[in-house]
Amino acid sequence: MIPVRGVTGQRIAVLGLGRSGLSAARALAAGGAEPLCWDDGAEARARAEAVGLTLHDPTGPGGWEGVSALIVSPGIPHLYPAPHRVIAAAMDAGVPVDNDIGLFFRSVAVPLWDRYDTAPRVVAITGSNGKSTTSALIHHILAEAGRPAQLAGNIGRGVLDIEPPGDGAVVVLELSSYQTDLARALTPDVAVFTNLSPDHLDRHGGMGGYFAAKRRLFAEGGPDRAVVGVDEAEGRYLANQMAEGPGDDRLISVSVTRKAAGAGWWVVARKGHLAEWRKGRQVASVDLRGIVGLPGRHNHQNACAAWGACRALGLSPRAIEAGLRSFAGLPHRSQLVAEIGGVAFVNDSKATNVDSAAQALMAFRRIRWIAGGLGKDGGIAALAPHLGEVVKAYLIGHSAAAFATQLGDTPAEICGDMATAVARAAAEAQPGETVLLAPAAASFDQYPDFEARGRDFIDRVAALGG
Ligand code: UMA
Ligand code: ADP
Repeated sequence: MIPVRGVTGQRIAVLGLGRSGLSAARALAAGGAEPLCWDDGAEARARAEAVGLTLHDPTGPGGWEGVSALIVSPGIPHLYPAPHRVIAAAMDAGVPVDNDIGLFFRSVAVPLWDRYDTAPRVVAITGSNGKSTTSALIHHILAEAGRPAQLAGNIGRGVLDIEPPGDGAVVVLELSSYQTDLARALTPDVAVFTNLSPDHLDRHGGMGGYFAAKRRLFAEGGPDRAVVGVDEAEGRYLANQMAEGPGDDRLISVSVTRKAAGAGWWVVARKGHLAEWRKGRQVASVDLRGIVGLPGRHNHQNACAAWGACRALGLSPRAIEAGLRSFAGLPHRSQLVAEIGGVAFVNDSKATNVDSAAQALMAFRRIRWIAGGLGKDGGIAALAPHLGEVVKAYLIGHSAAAFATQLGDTPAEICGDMATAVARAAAEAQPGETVLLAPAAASFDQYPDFEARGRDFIDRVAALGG
């Protein structure tokens, strides 16, 4: 755990008692503060009380007295669609609002680091898609290269839960827009931006607010090195802001659609080959096509971003290539779960938005596509150009009927639930085809989260036998 610095004797309110809030409360207590905890859920409050935390609703009479800050969990709206009542009250009372990410950045560096040969480094990864894969890949490459490394953040582990990093260690943090938007300190040594496409727009007042939240990771005085995906206009704008001129090696540009240009530092992947370019010369290249854990162009983008981050940390091309080759991939992202009678079954339950589903639809051929759930703004209209390989769609969940109307000439069947969809797709699939779960929708209508949805798919496939 990272004890929070500079809070001794302070009363600090903590809102939300899930992974992020509980870890913040523990780290605040370890730093000598008195955490005052609140959650709208009675069960979460009971769990916190059971582990000895003090419950306190700061909106009660005199509730903000002596409270020096409010620490908020990422899933709780702080501005859009409307600030949570406790956050609104903190703002009215003039109490600073922060989150565990802000506490982490102000607490991670300690005087002991002066005695280390190599100061620890923090790499932070943000973007719309590919954050978890890129973060896990960077962590894997570092670990395989023998560099001490820890992984935390939006990937499922509270950032304050890591151990204080030792000599030469690297902390790899996956950060969502919810997290970067609110943090009052955000100072990674290396910052990575994977890509940008619409997601979570309700929480950011639209696309501009969403990009602004992610950009905060690169704010002035920010990272020593920025690894930026430049395949969208927003990435190109960010890259332009980070570099003083064409040959500035503070910026590493990443692309899967463009060639390296000019004197800058680039990592690009085209037709399955990754290449690193510096000062107009190619300095390394790798054939990515046979790497089972990184299928498809979207994963080649992640490989380029991880390559750039690891180069910024001083790893050799050889060490990085070895790490890429041994990466197994993450569950629920382009995960091959079975091959039965010549039919591949792929679980991409994490394809919760249109862009990630588009990547999956481009990565496979002759697809029996299981989609649906809680659709996002615009449904799947934007997927029209990517339906060429879809033999038939099997639709589930709340948005099944709405998705069916947006599929045009693509054959579709409303299946309702996963069991029916897997059974129908498996019965109709021919050898050489892929049954792909890539829902293009959130899971919350039928499951607690995308992991539960992915596990249900895996269980239904396992039940087919083979
Ligand atoms: N709560 C309230 N009031 C509300 C809403 C929630 O009290 O109005 C309480 C809930 O009762 C619950 C707690 O807040 O007890 C949950 O907080 P949370 O939703 O922030 O979830 P955590 O368990 O703290 O997990 C968070 C991240 N969750 C979200 O951003 C929604 C996790 O990312 C992250 O791994 C974890 O912190 C550790 O850093 C998950 C996620 O879904 C994987 N992220 C989104 C995504 O990837 O799309 C952004
Ligand atoms: P995040 O943490 O940003 O949600 P993940 O690595 O968990 O990213 O992947 C989320 C979804 O997006 C999965 O469906 C995955 O197959 C897909 N995906 C992974 N990398 C990319 C990428 N670079 N571009 C677009 N989609 C991607």
